[in-house]
Amino acid sequence: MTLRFTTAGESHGKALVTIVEGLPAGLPVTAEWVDRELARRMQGYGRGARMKIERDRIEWLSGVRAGETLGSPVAMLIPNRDWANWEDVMAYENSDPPGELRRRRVTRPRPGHADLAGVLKYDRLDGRDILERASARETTARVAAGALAKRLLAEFGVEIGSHVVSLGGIRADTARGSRSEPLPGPLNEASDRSELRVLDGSMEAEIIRRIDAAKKAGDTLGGEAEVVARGVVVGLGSHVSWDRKLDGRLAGMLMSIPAVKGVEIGMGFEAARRPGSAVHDPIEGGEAGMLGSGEGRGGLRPPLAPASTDPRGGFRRPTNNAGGLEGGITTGEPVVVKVAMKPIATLMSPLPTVDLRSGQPAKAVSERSDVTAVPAMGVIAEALVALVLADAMLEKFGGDSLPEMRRNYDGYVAALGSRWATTSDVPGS
Ligand code: EPS
Repeated sequence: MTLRFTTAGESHGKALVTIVEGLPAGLPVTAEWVDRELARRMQGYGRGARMKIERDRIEWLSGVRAGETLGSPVAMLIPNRDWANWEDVMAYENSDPPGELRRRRVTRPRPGHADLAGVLKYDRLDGRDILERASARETTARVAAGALAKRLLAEFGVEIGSHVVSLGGIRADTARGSRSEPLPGPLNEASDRSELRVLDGSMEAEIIRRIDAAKKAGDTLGGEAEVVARGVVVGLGSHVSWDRKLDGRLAGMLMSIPAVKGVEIGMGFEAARRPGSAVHDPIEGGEAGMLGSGEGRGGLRPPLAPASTDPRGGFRRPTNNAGGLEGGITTGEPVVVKVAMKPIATLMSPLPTVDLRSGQPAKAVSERSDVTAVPAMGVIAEALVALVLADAMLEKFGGDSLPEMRRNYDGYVAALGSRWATTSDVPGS
């Protein structure tokens, strides 16, 4: 990975920390830009009491000076306001006598959460030692990292947005109809207007009723969100080795979001049910799209037409069932991924489990939680898509500074635009 990031912090610990390494120097950044993304993650109908306590904001710790990155690791701190209520339970050091502080012990693991597998693997007696880190609270730190990746991508005209396509089994993109219908742009301007982050406002009332009913029943709901990245240059990722394929890198990253159980790229699973003629996206453009009149042909002569600034290299597709990826490489069409989240594992009407102290059947613990966090999951998925794309951009264009990266990018795009001028007289062509 060229762009590396790591996070630390427990859900009810003092703070979350993010370290992002590999950003070029000279990227303009503000806390306000990052905080805006953190605020978006906290929204959404169906979230629990915790989001009323927190005001997620970053504090710069390193890597930034006078509003620009320095090229050194960027560290950000996000204090947990709830820490004030958990200081004794989450105390760093042991009490005297030992064990005094082990209140709110979790011994009835929740089916679907990391509780049971975690205590067995890490040889813990208290499920809290696991759940504090397994909590989706950690995604706050990832969204902060993703905000910087988004900032870098914005310099190259990439816009990343998302919307919720289903929640609690109710589809919310029915008005959009076929996938080829264009999405509004910028996407988040439209989806963030809805507290469910859906584009089809006519479905909101029904989904809200479903969430309210689940809450009343002590149940939880999952759903799907779609992330769209527009303006991504052709040629990120690679077909040559499994770990360089960008679709694999995106899917792996997105599957790491807590509660995510599925990722589709473009048409996804539906493509498996159709013949090739109804799946693959025809290719249009080419020479005409690049140089207009065909001027500039002539072997290795420089092109007569101005260098192209089209990140698609002059080609386009009337459909985008591939979701902007062919052979693990971006095509220049929007990168489109859909992410499926299972219902949150903390049920207020708990499921059967086994008490780890007695070995007897019991009801699972019911910690405070959300009824659904699908709208937030879309925001988290945006951040992770941004991190993968920014990593791939840095890999291809490198650069210790933003101007250097830009020169490399512009040179590549210009070369794409002059391809016909330099390749048309190649023997055998
Ligand atoms: C979350 C904070 C958590 C949960 C949720 C996500 O806060 P608390 O545990 O204090 O209520 O609301 O975490 C989970 C769904 C989970 O399973 O752990 C957040 O900041 O997103």
